[in-house]
Amino acid sequence: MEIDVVTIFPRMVEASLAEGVVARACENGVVDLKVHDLREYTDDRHRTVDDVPYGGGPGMVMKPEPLFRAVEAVVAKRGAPSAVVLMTPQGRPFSHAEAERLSKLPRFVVICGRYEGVDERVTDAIVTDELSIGDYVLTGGELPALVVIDAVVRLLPGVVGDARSVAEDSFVRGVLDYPHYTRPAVFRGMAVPDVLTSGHHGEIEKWRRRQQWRRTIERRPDLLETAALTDAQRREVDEVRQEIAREGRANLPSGSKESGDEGD
Ligand code: JAH
Repeated sequence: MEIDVVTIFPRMVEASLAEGVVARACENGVVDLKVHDLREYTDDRHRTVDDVPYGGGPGMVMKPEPLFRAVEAVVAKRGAPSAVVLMTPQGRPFSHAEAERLSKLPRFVVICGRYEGVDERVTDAIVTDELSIGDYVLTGGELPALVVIDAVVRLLPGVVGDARSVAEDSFVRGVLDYPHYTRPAVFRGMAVPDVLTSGHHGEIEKWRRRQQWRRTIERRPDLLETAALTDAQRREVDEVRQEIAREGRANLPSGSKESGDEGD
């Protein structure tokens, strides 16, 4: 896979990609990642990449010419990309499904915006996908671009050593992960749940599955609204819901138990 990143902070992007799983994927030739300094595609003495907004208002806008030239240079060198991604809070939500889609492309470009945003003609004429990693405003698209690249590259064959890690990813299953433990069995008085040291693989699987439901119910109930669950899974979710409700009642201070009709 070939990935080209266009940014005014190439060292920031290169430094982040120089270590860890993505760096190894680059060394192994699984991915050919190039970072392009947008200022190299300016033509004035000050290497200007921004300008005031038409219509007035605060902040600056990224000029179209350097971005067009940068993407045209990538096309000239590498051929036409399958996607030109722009990181922006106005984009559609980035998700594991989006990462899987991008991981199937042979080549894509990521544009990192800065300032108030990029000239809309860039979006109209060269961007194919506007993506957002969440509902917050950052100072630029570099960190979101790194998030997307990390999520995509780890899906490429051979990048993550144990293929089961990828197959069992929380968001592949559509629910949250179960709790993990490693040695020692007791750490500062805190013991690992007995079932995990019991050697009963059936019981361990069942415990983990119920922990996944529990966490998802408690932390991300929205995931269960849209999850495609079998009847057996629905039944198990309902059991865990009842278990949580029982615990909730058991934890009420005595004398404060609700009867259901004494509110005022
Ligand atoms: C901020 C250009 N979805 C996260 C996200 C993505 C991009 C930006 N902020 C947040 C951003 C300023 C300029 C892009």
